[in-house]
Amino acid sequence: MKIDKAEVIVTSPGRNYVTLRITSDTGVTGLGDATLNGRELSVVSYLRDHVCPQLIGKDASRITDLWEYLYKGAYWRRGPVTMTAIAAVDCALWDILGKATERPVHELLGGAVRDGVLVYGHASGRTLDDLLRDVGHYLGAGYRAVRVQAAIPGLDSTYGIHHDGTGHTYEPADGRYPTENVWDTAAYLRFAPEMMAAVRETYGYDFHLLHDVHHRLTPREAAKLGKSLEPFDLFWIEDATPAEDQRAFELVRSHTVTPLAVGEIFNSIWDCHELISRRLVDYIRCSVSHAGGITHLRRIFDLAALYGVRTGSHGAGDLSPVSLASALQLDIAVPNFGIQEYMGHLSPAEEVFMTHYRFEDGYLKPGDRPGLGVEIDEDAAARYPYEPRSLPINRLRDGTMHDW
Ligand code: CS2
Ligand code: MG
Repeated sequence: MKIDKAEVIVTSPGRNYVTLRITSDTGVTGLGDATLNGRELSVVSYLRDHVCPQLIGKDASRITDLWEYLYKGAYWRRGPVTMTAIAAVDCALWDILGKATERPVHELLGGAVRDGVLVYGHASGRTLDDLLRDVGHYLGAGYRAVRVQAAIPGLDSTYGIHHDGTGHTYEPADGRYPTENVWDTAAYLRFAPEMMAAVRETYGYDFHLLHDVHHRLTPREAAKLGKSLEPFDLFWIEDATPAEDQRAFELVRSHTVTPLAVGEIFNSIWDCHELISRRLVDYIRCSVSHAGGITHLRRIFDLAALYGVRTGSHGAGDLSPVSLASALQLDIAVPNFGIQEYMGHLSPAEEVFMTHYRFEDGYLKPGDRPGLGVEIDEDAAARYPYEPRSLPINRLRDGTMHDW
């Protein structure tokens, strides 16, 4: 089964998504998500100009060899653009193999080891009352795990707060410059325990509570946050410090037992092998579409399993339904699974991507369709052309650029 075609589809149904579609000479198609939020077109070029031409004529079922061919063959290893492109090829090839053998991908990975994938939803609010209402909405809908974020009193805007009640925090397509937010660490550190106390006082402890710090603290500040949140029994705090400094976690770890999660900006096992093998984190959160696809993410998860670190894949709405479908195939098949982020997708993404996973009682079920279980409607995709958007930036009150 040889690769006959490799095409890149760019579309913006609610937000921008880049999809790679590979077709075999036997007429089987496979999809891979190649979306890199805010830098989408760089991956489009990497694929169209460099990768797609090299795929033609290759054996579609030699997935690991093609992964190595693209990773080692480029000479320039790793990095988000390269690894997102490789991930898209990898997922598309798993999709083809699944369809060609009439098996869902998780069966090719060894089969399901659980009945459903525990997911967490995103609650947020401009005020504590709004946040509490939103948490109630998720618990009412059957979620067993909820991430909470609220606007920090005294700041004009805080990242991660819904704009419109959809659960999504995307940037409006209003020009080439990113939105600028102002950040104040002291105000945040005072507010975070108050927010968690309000959530636990209102809804109790019988659900998992998560929180994302978006890389904004120093190790000492992160340690202080972790300690101050211990009474509220969090499932994790995510991205407490800038993620590239793996040693930073030593200090955080030695001062708090609040579980730590990191990984959404990592793109290879080399970004996290120290964190994992030294047990400095509890959850590794790389995404299937930014960390080299199912083949590479499985290596990361296997390494994590050796050290008792569990998985918590990134699943924000800026990763397409193809990414979520791919993540679920892996989540259901790895023994050390922890949790999966689930934001869902903005309307009209459902016109473009036909998915078969379903939410039931706090869990996502990947379904048993052959392959990844997701298809794309190219005509629908063409109705939603690409719109340039940027992620926001963060400055301190005096104008200094701050960590994201
Ligand atoms: C966030 C993301 O979901 C998360 O955990 O950190 O929304 C992140 O900001 C985006 O995926 C960036 O593209
Ligand atoms: Mg995050």
